[in-house]
Amino acid sequence: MASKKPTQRAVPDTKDTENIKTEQLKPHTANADNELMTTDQGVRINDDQNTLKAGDRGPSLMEDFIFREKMTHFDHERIPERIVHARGTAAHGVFRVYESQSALTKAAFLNDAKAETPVFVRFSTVAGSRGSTDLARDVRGFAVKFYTQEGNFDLVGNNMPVFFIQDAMKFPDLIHAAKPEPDNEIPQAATAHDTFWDFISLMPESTHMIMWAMSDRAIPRSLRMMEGFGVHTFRLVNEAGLSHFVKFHWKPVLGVHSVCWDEAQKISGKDPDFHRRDLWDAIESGNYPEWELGIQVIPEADEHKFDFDLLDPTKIVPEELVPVQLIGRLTLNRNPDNFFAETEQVAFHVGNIVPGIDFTNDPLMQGRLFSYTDTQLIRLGGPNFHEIPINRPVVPVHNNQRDGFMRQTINKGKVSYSPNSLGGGCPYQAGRMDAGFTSYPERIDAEKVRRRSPSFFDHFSQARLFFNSQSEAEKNHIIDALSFELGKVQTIAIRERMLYTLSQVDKGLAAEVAYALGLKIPSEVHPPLNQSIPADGKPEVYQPTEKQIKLQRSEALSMANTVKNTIRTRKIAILAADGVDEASVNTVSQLLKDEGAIVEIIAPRLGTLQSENDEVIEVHQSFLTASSVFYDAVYVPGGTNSVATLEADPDAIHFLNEAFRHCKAIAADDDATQVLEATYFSRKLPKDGTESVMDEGIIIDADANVVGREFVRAIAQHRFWDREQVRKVPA
Ligand code: HDD
Repeated sequence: MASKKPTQRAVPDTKDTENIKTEQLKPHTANADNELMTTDQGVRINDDQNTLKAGDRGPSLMEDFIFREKMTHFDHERIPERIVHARGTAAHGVFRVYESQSALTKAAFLNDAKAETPVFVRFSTVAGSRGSTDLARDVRGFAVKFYTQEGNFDLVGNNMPVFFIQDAMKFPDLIHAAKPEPDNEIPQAATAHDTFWDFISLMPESTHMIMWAMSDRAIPRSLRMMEGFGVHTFRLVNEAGLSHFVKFHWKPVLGVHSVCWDEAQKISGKDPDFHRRDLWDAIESGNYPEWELGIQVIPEADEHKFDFDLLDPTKIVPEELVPVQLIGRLTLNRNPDNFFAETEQVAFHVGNIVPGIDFTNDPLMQGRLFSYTDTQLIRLGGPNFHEIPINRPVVPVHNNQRDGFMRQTINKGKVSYSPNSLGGGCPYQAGRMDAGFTSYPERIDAEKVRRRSPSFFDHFSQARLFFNSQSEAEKNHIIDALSFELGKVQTIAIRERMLYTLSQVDKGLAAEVAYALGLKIPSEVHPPLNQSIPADGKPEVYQPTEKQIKLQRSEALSMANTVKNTIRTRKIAILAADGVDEASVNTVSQLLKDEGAIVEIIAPRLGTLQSENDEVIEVHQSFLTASSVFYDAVYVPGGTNSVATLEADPDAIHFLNEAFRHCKAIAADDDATQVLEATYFSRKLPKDGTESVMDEGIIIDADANVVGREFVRAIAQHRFWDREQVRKVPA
C-alpha cells in the first residue's frame, strides 16, 4: 500500500455547510491568528509569562490588573453541569422535508420541500456527569433544535421511544435513584446499584422502559447508528385548525447497531470519548450522519381506539398498527467551533414549539414544560440565555421582556409595555394578521384531581411485546444485562422484587435472571409495588394490571431487522508486521474503502513497515495505542515474516480473540491461517469442513479479491451473535 493516509471522502468546501444559522454565529466567533494578545479591555499585553513583582525575587503586586483579570476569568470558567444529560456532544446540520405536510400541519418548515432548516443536535447520556464515559449503559438524549423561519422548534427526544415514569412528579425521584448514591457518590454513570433498582422495583410502570434500557439500545455502536424518538404524543395542527396526534421518529440511514457489554466496558476504559470522537471524525471526513424524520399520524377520532392510552409515555404505538411515514431528512454537516459556547450553552426546551405543532396532556410532557426553562435559569445564570448565540432564533425577536443578568440587546425607546400609545402600539401582536402561535382549542371539562388515570395501568403488555420481538441474541443480552445490574445490587429484597416484576413480563426471562442471581422468583412482594404512589389510600387500585394485547411481535422493535447492506464508515483493522504481502493489503483495503469503510494498519510499532517487496507502508496504530474494541472487523494479510511475527505476538492474538468474542467479522489470507491457529477460538472452528455457527463471519481464502468481497458482506451484518455460544473466550 502506498505510504499515504487512508483515503477518506474529501472534506467538502465549507461553504456547502453554511446556512443562515452558521452565518448568524459568525460575528460572535473570534480567531487569534496573527493577532496581538490583549486584555478583555483591549489593552495589548506585553508579557504573559510573568506576574508583576517587587524585584526579581519579590512578592507579587496587587496592582497587576493583567494577572488579576486572567485569574478571575479562569476562576469562573465553569457553569453548573446539566442535572441530567450532562455528558453530551453536538453538531450543526440541516433538515429538509421531502414534500409539503400542509394537510397535517401549518408549520412552515414542514410545508416547503425547498426550504432548508438549520439545526443544532446534541446527543447525550443521562446519568453520568460531564466527564463520564460515552459507553455507559444508559438512555441517549437526542435533542434537535430547528431554527425555523417561525422561531425555534426543539424536539427534545431520546434514543428509546418510552420513558421510565408516567408523571413528571416522579422525575426528581427517578433521577435521585439513578445518580450515584449520595453518601459516597458511587457509582458514576451506572444504574447497577441499589437505589436505582430499589426505585424501579417499586415502580412497575418503568418495566417497559427497563426492557429497552437493558437491551443493546443502551450501548450504541455510534451516535450515528441509533434511532431517535420524540417519546410523547404531540399534535400537528393544519391551517384549517384540524388536529392529528403524532409520534416523531428519527431513523438512521446507516441502521441501528450496538456494541456488546464486554466491549462497552472496555471502550469505557480505553477511550471514554468513543462516541464523541466518532461523531466528530465522521463529520470532519465528510461522512455526514443522516436520519430520516418519521411520523406516525393518528386522527383525533382514533384517540381511544388503542388498548393503551396515547397520553401514556410508557407506551409505543406499534408500527404494525400505525406505520411510520418518512417525511424528511436530517444531515449533520458541521462540527461546532467551540464546545463550551455551543454544545455546553445550548438550551433545549420541550416548550419551544412553532405554529402547527402543539402539546398534548401527557402528564410527563406537561411537567417538562416547566422544568426546562427553570433549569436553564440556574445553569446559564439568568433569563437572557435565549440571547446566547447558539440559542438565538434566526428570526427577529421583539417583545417587552427587558433587563436581567447579561442582557445583550440594547432595546431602544421608552416603551416596554403593552398596550402602549407612546410606541405606536409596537410591537404588534400577530393576531391582527390572524397569524402567530395559537394553542389548539382542546375542550377540557373536568374535576381537578391528583391521581393516575386508570387507562395508564397496564404496565406489562408492551414490555412483553418488546421482549417477544427480540432475536435470541437480543433476549440473551437483556437477560445478561439484568443479571449484571441486579448482581451489583446488595439488597436481596430488591433483587427479589425485580424478579417478581420480570415474572410478570416473561417467566423464562425471570427464571434465567433468577438462576444467575441464585434466587427464587417470589410469588408476592413486600412492600407491594407502587406503594409510594397512592395519595387516596387505596394501594390495591394501583397494582399492575395485565392486559393481553393482540400484537405478539413487532419487527420494528428488533435491531436484528435493521439496515444491513452497508459498511460505510465502519472501521476495519489490518494487522501487519514487516514483510507483509502488500498486494493483498492493497486489494482488500481498496475493496473496503470503495464501500466507504475506514481502514487502519495496526502493527507492533508505529512508523512504517517494509513489505515483502520492499514497499513502505504507513502504520496508523500500534498494538499499544489501538484495541480491537475500536474496530468493527479485522483482517490478517499474508507475507511470511509478517505472519511469523504476528503469530508470536500475544497482543495480535489477543486482538483476534477479542474480535471473535465480540462476534466481529474476521478475515485472513490463506497463508496467514497460522496466525488464526494461534488463537483460542481456532479450536472452536470446525476442522472437517462441516458448517458451524462458529465460523460464520470468518473468511479465509487465497484470493484477496474473494476475501475482500466476502469480508464486505460479513461486515455489513455487523455481528455474528450465534458465536456467543462460546462465552468464555479468554480476551
Ligand atoms: Fe429531560 C434535559 C430528554 C423527561 C427535565 N432531557 C434533557 C435532554 C434530553 C432530554 C435529550 C438534554 C438536552 C440537551 O442536550 O441539552 N427528558 C428527555 C425525554 C424525556 C425527559 C425524552 C421523557 C420523555 N426531562 C424529563 C422530565 C423532566 C426533565 C419528566 C422534568 C420534569 N431534562 C430535564 C431537565 C434537563 C433535561 C432537568 C437537564 C438539562 C436541561 O434540561 O437543559 O430540565
